[in-house]
Amino acid sequence: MTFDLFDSLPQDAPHAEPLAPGAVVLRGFAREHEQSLLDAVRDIAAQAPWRHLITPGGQRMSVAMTNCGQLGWVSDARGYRYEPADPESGKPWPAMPAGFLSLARAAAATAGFEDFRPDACLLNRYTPGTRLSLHQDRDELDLRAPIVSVSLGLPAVFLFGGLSRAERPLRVRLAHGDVVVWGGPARLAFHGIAPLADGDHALAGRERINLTFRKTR
Ligand code: MD3
Ligand code: FE
Repeated sequence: MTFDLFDSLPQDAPHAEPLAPGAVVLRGFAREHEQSLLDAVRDIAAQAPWRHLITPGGQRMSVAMTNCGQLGWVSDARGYRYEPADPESGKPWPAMPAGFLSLARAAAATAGFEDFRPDACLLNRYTPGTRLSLHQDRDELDLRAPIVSVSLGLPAVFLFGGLSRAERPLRVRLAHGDVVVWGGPARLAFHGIAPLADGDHALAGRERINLTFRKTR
């Protein structure tokens, strides 16, 4: 199904939507930078190719990942951790583009987190059917810093749970250009992405790209 009724409607002006204590959706915040962001993603993936990591339990992740910045998130039989070099090449991860950093800092400041200094950016790539099961992000040392996420390409249903896996998650649509800042009490919430619906995005094709900016140390 490639026809989206909403594609033909005028887009809303960027605006903030509170989601939960500590979590705010900045609708359309990244839209004006869409092309330069996607160009930079392509550039990063040319240096550190997309790969499907293996969980410590031996499962291949359906999301393809890569990283930029001083540190990158990796998973293998030894566990989850941040590494300064790409294990596939032994080379440092590509530098964080200046435009990535300024966008992440501006989004964090808009949500009340002044002087956010991310040292890692994890890039996730979804194709139709790809999902990310409920998890917490707790491999970062400084949990006072927020995580900033940027959605590009096909829309997704984000699952936003509570502090226990048992709580039934809220379903929130995240679309191209949406930025979310997760801090404070939301920082350790369980979250995931429902299986991506098929579609065709004007700039990204049959993909969704998510960037997450993190302060890991
Ligand atoms: C809420 N990525 O990379 S971004 C991840 O769309 C991850 O690719 C999803 O979960 C994606 O770890 C969701 C939104 C997100 C990111 C981190 C969070 C929400 C979060 C950390 C804490 C709470
Ligand atoms: Fe996460």
